[in-house]
Amino acid sequence: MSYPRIVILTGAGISAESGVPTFRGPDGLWEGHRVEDVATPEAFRRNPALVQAFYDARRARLAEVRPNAAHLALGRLDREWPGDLLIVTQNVDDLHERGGARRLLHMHGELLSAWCTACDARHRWTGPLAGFPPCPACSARALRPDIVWFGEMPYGMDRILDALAACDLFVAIGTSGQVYPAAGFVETARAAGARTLELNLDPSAMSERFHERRLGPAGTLVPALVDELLARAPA
Ligand code: BJW
Repeated sequence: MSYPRIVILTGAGISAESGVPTFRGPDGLWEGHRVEDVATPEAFRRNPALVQAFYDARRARLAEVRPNAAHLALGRLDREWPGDLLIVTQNVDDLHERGGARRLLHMHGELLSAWCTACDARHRWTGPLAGFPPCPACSARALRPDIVWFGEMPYGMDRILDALAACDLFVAIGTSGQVYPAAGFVETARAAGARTLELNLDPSAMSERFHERRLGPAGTLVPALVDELLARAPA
């Protein structure tokens, strides 16, 4: 069967084989940090220096990691897939872009972007924010990581919901299904009549909601899936 319109949701698991820590689990990023100490607007108001330092360290680490076989396979799918495709990532790293993906939406923001809360401008940002540098547009010292924290609205929801409502195939890769609204996308896609497929190292909190589950590392499963899809691509 061919699926002309595809939506792919990715989570931290797709970047794990590149050496980017996932969030949850024993070696997760938040081991040693309580999520409410770093990933909420209240935490930023309470202790901006701590939050800036946490994100500065992760931004600096991006220079040391490379896209893995799963990112590269999705980049190939993006180049070669003749139908509709939207890759929605919850990840804030830039490994999908470096893997060649272009039909991509960062629903939880990006480490390489800074957002000025004074003038609302966004700037590509590769250095630290801990020293509270001035905004290049308005000079206010009001830059924060351009990241969607708990309680904030994820980016691109209209575009995502439109794509889910129209898709024939929904694939979730390397996400634990513990954070909404992303965890609910499988239901939206199923309601639209799409086939749903989960790829994960281990069963996730939402595994039972998919038509099909494949267990294993993303670096192996995603290239195999892309081969399968491209072999049956619509004319
Ligand atoms: C591998 C692998 C390998 C490992 N190969 N797989 C009560 C009920 C329901 C909802 C709520 C509630 N109370 C509050 C809410 C809403 C809240 C929420 O969901 N809270 C939950 C904790 C319950 N959500 C929000 O606040 C969101 N906003 C919102 O809802 O706005 C209102 C709204 C209304 C209507 C419509 C739309 C919106 C905002 C959520 C923002 C999330 N932000 C974070 C932090 C970003 C900053 C940062 O990066 O520091 O985003 S949270 C964190 O979790 C991060 C991730 O993107 C997100 C998801 O994590 P992910 O990717 O799933 O990672 P892990 O670590 O959990 O899982 C990794 C998976 O990979 C595992 O399954 C492994 O098995 C697998 N794996 N190696 C394949 N090699």
